Amino acid sequence: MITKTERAPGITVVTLANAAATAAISLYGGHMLSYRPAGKEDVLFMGDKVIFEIGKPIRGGIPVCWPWFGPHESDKTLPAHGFVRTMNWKIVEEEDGDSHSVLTLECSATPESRALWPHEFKVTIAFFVGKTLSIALTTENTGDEPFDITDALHAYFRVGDISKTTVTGFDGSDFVDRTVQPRVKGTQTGDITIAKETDSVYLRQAACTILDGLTGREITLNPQLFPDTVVWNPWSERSKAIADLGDEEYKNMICVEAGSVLENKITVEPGTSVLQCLQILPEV
Ligand code: TA6
Repeated sequence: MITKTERAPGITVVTLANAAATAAISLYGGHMLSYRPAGKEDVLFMGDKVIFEIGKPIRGGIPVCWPWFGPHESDKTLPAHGFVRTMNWKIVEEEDGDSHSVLTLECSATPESRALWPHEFKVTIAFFVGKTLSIALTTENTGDEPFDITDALHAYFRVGDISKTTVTGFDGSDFVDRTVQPRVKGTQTGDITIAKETDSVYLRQAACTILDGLTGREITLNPQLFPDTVVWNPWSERSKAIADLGDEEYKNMICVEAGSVLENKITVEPGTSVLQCLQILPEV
């Protein structure tokens, strides 16, 4: 079943429900809010203080960072993580199956986007919702000049206790620590554990698994053509400065983001497109 509701003025949420899973996707931001395999807890984190308001990005779920990740390279007055997370996307395909549903959304250049970034584009995101979740992000250059992007599917995962959570798959990977200036490079030894503010870019495309030590849940991520993985948790002090995140909610979330960030810019030639995918496999 596919239903549409108005979550807030101008913000439509599409709910996909089938025998295998239920998902909610906001057209504002092309943003997945919830993915709940049948009989299981939500895989994604969304806090109690989440704000649904045109002009503000939604925290939690899976924000789409595009056409730049993090602060803009040269102009810090531009919005962090680009602008498609505050654009209204339109539906281009819906498929309502018994145990599998598909929703495809797209957004393209507007006068507002051209004021921030002078390029013609079409970005398409397709959500394949069933026993597993697959997301396909396509960037198309519909203009006459090449452009460069960085991007990410900034996924927030729900965990029972961050201090009992590990992320496997990055042993031996180089990373950049973004919590300090200048940024520090390191090499991961063993699994990732979080015991302080963490904002690390792992310079490797790798399948990884989030192991929730409290609930025993395992969530595996399989990225394709996203060369980097960002692991973020604001921890206690930083959380207090984030208005739309409860002071204690950092304990129940971890961002593990499939991205193409920092030096890994993607050049998209006119008339061509780039496809990047993320598969999320929840298992208990
Ligand atoms: O992916 C990590 C990060 O870039 C952090 O530096 C942190 O700021 C986070 O994203 C959230 O960004 P936001 O703009 O959504 O508050």
